[in-house]
Amino acid sequence: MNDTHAAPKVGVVMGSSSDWEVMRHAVDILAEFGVPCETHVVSAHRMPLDMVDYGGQARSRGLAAIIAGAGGAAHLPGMLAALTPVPVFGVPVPSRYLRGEDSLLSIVQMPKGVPVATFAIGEAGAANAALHVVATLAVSDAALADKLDAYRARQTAAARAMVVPPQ
Ligand code: RP5
Repeated sequence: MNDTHAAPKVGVVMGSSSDWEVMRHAVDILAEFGVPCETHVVSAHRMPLDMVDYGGQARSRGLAAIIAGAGGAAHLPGMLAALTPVPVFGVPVPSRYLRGEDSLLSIVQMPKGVPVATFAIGEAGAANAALHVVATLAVSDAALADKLDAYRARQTAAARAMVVPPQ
């Protein structure tokens, strides 16, 4: 278990430690915005009872969002969404043989009534899941909203400063 010092507001969970290189991009964004989070490996297939406990306790533990990443037969985000009313943000991790298209389809094709907000495959998806959590929290947190505005402004300035390499 890895926790930031303040009580975690966001759970960042993944099916394997091999998912960390992707999922750390979500943690980096949350750290940049000062949103306290915890990180855990919670495998839907290898430790299903732990997954049930994690999902079952998420709300009473005060989590406002769960970012769940998994690859291949990526059941973790959907199962967590089935276990808790806390919103789940799913990140498809690139898989060895199908490049994460399997992960994406596993996560995005939820049955009506049990939503998972599903993001892009890989690092961009992990970062964007965290940014979407930040945007959601910012609706009722003016200081966080200001930070998000500043982040967007820096991004815009960086894009405007881009030049096409010489041909
Ligand atoms: C999934 O299986 C994990 O999310 C990971 O993406 C994939 C492979 O896991 P390892 O065999 O690398 O532990 O459950």
